[in-house]
Amino acid sequence: MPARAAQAPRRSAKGVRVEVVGKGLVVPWDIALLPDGRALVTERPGSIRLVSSRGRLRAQPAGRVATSARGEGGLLGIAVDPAFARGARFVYVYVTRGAGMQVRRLRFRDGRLRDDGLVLGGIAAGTIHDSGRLRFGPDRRLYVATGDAGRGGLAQNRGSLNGKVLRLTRTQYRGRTRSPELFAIGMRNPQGLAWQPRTGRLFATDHGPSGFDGASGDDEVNLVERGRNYGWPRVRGRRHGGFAAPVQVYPTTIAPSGAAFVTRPGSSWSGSLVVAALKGRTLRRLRIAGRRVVRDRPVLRGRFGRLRAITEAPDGTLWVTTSNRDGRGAPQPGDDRILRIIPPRG
Ligand SMILES: [Ca+2]
Repeated sequence: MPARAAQAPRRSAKGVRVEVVGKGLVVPWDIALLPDGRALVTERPGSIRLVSSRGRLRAQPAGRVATSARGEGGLLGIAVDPAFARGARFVYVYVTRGAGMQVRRLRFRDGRLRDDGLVLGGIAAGTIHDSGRLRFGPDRRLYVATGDAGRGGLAQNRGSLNGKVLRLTRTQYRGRTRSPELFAIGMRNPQGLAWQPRTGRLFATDHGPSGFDGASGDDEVNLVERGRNYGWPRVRGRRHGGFAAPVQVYPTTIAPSGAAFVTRPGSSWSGSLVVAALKGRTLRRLRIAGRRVVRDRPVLRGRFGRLRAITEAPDGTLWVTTSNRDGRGAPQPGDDRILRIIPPRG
């Protein structure tokens, strides 16, 4: 039995509770929960760490993925095959290899991960804007958020896989492909993908360009619909004439990364979209009504530094990673951390 899923977390009526699941990690970039309650966490230099279903971080990595990381690249997104519990013991990662970004498939056996081959290459890597979130949608297809690699024009070029949300069929991700669907184009550095419960709508975060002062910017949250163009680098922020406009813009740079919906009932956060912010050093909790963001509040502001990944566990807790050792933060003793966040009682 999944230990965590079997027993509901003890919620507080007063506010959010935070537990530290793991310490001393190096730029943990993404988290994927296995059906039995264990978690896999990528570290950007190339390790994959395993957290037991009792919440213990194993000292030895479950696997390593060779990477030629430069700048913001390295081992980034991770996602578990939707048929994992039925025997398809595959895990997918997004990684810098050579001059490009790749989606690779790994095989999980006896607590160890081993490379099972290339799924998708042909994506340019840069020292910036490598994006890299991988998520399976409710349609059981694999979505890959790719960055513009610092070359904005690629995002509008339909001959390039950069600056896009790509979608792969099962045949493609279980095998190998050169021609994923360009689900949406015109992205800059999207690092968060989340589907709203019931509606199945996909929301994605995107890093906007900073202003000349480095503080003002045009970070976006987008409602991502098939076939639409989100405008980068032709337009930015609220000025989106002719392109799909964001549902939320942050005029002060927060550098939004991971995103997850709170799908489980029983919390005052249920139904919210929660975004992890790097520069903003906070979570943002967004209430969405129809196609509009009707409320947007900071949570845990400044308490744990830069926040990168967020994933909802089967028990309704939110797992979040810090990113204070990525060269842009101020690491504290114990950084980087994996946090388990228990939303307040609803
Ligand atoms: Ca845009």
